[in-house]
Amino acid sequence: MFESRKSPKIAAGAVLLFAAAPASAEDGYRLWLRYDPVEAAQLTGYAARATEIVVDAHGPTAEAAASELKRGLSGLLGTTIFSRPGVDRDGAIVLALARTAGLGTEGFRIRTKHLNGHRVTLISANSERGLLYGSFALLRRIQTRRPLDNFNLRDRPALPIRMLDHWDNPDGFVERGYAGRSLWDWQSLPGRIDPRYVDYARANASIGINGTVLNNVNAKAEMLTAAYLLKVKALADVFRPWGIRVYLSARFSAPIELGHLKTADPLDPAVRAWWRSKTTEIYRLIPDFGGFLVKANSEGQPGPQDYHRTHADGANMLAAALRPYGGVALWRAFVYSSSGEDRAKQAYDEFRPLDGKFASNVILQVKNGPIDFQPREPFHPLFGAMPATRMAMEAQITKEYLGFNTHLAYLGSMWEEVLKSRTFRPRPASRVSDTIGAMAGVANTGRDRNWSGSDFDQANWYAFGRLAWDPSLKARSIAEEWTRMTWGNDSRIVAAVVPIMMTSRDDVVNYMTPLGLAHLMGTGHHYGPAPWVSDQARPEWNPTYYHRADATGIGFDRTATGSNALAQYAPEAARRFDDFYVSALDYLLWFHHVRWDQRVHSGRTLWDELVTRYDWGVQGVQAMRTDWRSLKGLVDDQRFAAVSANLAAQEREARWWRDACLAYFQSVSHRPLPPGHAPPEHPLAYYQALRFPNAPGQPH
Ligand code: BDP
Repeated sequence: MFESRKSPKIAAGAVLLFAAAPASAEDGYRLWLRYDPVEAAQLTGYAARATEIVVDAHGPTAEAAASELKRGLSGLLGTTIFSRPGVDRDGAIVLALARTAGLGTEGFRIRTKHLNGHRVTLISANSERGLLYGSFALLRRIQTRRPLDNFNLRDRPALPIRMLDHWDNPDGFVERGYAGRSLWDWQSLPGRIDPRYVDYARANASIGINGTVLNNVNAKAEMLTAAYLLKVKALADVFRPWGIRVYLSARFSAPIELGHLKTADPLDPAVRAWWRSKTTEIYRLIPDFGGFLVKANSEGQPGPQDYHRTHADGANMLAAALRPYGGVALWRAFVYSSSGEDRAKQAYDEFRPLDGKFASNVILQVKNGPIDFQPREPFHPLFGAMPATRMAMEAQITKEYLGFNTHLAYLGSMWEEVLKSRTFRPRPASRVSDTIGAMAGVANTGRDRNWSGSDFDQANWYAFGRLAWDPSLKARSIAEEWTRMTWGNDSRIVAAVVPIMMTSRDDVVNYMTPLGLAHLMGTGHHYGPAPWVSDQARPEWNPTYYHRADATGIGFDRTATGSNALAQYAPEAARRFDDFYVSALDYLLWFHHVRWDQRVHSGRTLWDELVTRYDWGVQGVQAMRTDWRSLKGLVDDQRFAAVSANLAAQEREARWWRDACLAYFQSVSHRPLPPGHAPPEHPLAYYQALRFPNAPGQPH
């Protein structure tokens, strides 16, 4: 477990041991922090000769930084690393607090420098946290074989809040979790501290995550009881040295459930007093508690509207309780009702009028797109539309709608696409990344040995953290970094793995929901295709609501002739989406209802284009399998086999998606498949009869 080898001698022995070790040796537990020895020929630069670290800072976070450097360097360089009070030889790694303009409280600088007549690598920062992030950055540099001589690196996070949201329940179940039960063993906390909590914190710190919401947004009030707060405190104490603050999802009606009040009305003095005293109780235990996350009046959760109050009234009440302690209230904008209004419009309609009404320590947490974490959505129209409100972008790392933990889908490309989308407001040059101050990722972690349910799902955790640190990073360079750290630096590995990752998300879009389609997944569990479902009580619970396929065409008209959701975007952005020939047709059916026989950009009819895209999706997975096979012998057998098995399942499921969707759409369009495209393997009724009552992650 993250152990590094102490000396070259031991390293050689360890390799032998690993070779004969039981099957758990390459189980993915070490994530991207493997710290395996660097090939001698690739060691250049003074830092590569490091045998000592000198820490000119005191405190638990500086200690964490030093311990990670020791662990990492001794593994990578195969030497024993000593801590020393002063520099006495070349190659030392020096951690020093030094007031430096422009680095803020989390930034760092790393450079090679002469100190006491010796050539050293100096990591400097204004804070211990900066030293921690700088230490991980240096290790990453070695792990990815970047030059270590004469470099001068300055970096600081673009967003102050970079957090994971766990949808974990007190009973250990993880909603939409595909990596086993919750990491938090509430039963044994606070008494027993699983060493895994530290490894979780290290992994997060290595990518700059600085906050974690421990429990599900569909929150149970019991998380706020004194007994649970002691457990939360125990975790907060473990995470603190690693720069991570703990937050809790708060159930809005907790004053009734726990405080036995008659109401949870946010303007009621007794309710306000209850939240104040609960907040004080929390800060007494956890002085750096981050704040509350709230899902209110959404999917059956209680909220201020139960008392005819607004979301701002609710959020501001919690913000007032948190303000004396520096905490924030993260208020989710994920709301929709059965009102009959286009679901894609509802959050904007609800929240936009509240701009300017939220307290300054409220952050509105908005999903990346206007519906719900679909394989592809246009950006949420609230980004840039509420200039007087602090905003967070919420992304889903766990792949509820992108194939659970079996399908290989690298989400870095999806988030890059959203973050760089031009909102054209509040300024003409604005992009989504300019309109947010925080990013929250719904975690994909669980108690599986590999943490995320599959080896490649680790990349999504990694990419989320890196993008939250710097939203201008390119998904491709993140994929390369991760590949080098996770699979190896061999150029053949990098050349095969990175392209697999970069095309993977588009493959999923193509075999699930091409051309701007959305929410065709099986209702409830969201496993597999079910575009035919139309019998759910609320209109927007039915896939047919989203695709609107009929004998003449398919797609949701969100232009002025339809729901006019387009009008929620700045005119320049709306014009782009409105353009029938939207680039690469990515959003076509999101915004338009299009005739089956209409010719689209490619020159094909829409029907032929749809069939073609479904086939591309399946072919893409086949290509991934072929490329992956080329890595046999280049990556370890254990992980090679695990990925191979997943890819085989993905190919089967991609075909299933393609066949089921085409069988259904054909039953509506009554059109023949274009030449060269195989008919679905089974009749439509076969797919419609499939049932998955035990699909994982379903709320219960
Ligand atoms: C949906 C999930 C549901 C979550 C909800 C949310 O299916 O389990 O509770 O999002 O974000 O996508 O609140």
